[in-house]
Amino acid sequence: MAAGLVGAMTGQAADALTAATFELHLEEIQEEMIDGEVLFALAYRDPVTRLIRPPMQVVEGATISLKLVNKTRKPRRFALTGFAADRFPLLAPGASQTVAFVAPSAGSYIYHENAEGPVGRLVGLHGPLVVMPVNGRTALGTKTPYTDPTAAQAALFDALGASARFPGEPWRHDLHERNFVWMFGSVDPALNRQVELNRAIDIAGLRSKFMPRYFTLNGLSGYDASHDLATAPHGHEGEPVLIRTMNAGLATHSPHIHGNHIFTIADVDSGSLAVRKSTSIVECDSWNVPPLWRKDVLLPFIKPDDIPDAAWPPREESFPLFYPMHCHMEMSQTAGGGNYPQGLLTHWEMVGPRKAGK
Ligand SMILES: [Cu+2]
Repeated sequence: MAAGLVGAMTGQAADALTAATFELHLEEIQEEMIDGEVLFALAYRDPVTRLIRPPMQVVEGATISLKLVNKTRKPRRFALTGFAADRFPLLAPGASQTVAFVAPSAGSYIYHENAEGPVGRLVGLHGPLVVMPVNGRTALGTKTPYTDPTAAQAALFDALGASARFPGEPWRHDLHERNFVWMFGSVDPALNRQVELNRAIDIAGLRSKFMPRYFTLNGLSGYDASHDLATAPHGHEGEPVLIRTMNAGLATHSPHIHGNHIFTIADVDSGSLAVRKSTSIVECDSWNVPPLWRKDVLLPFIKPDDIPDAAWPPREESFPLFYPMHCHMEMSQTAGGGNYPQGLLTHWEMVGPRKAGK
């Protein structure tokens, strides 16, 4: 089970799976914000690793058996983007139940909680679900993260490591360091406090009253996110990285990246929130991610465009090269009402030139 939850970002192992078993506990926790404030919060927790909001990785079409244990004081309902809101049963306080579902099409999903609309999700009951394809190969045999990749996706993945534009290696599904999840969150301590006090919440008025003071990336903010090895990609030139950006919060975000442009390879249908493979891939330096959206982007790890060819590899300013990613929704860059830049941001790092022979 633990192997299935965390550290299972290796598609080779996942390729063989037709069934997977998971266990998540819904817990009331204390969580420290970037400015030292400690808030009451909720979280899904892996009971073995003790990690909160753990990533789950499964293979498309596999039968997933998920044991849920509700350790909170309210009825809760597990939810999954792209599934009907009442697909899973309401779980009474103290109850546990195993639910089963078939892993949807390959792509990025958010698991969350919806017994009181978005309240549980905003207070911390959420996490990423990554669905890998059974095969995912292009006509040329290149591995991609999607079943029956579109012509545009195939063109990009076939070009990685096999063209002047993208020298180096193809995308590697089987290496942790080439696959990242960036889960965005927004925290309003007033809402957390209401849940802590078990007060009735005006769900209809929530959107207009929600005033986030903290913005998180994988549960971290500011320098914590910038220096988290599970969040900030590191690699050599020519080692492309897939980043699954997802938004569990209530604010629309606009991540913006320095150094390289990214390529949007999949997002979601704006109505059903089902995964949508890109049929026209756009190169961009910022991309919008509304609440519950997922956008998979490829960071190519190529020579930054603003460095002349003749100055590459760099000599005067040597490796490693650090570049930031920060959200362009400016409010999200602060914490605690003004502590800048301790909001939704991180870094990526090119540690060296192309490895010999790549
Ligand atoms: Cu910038």
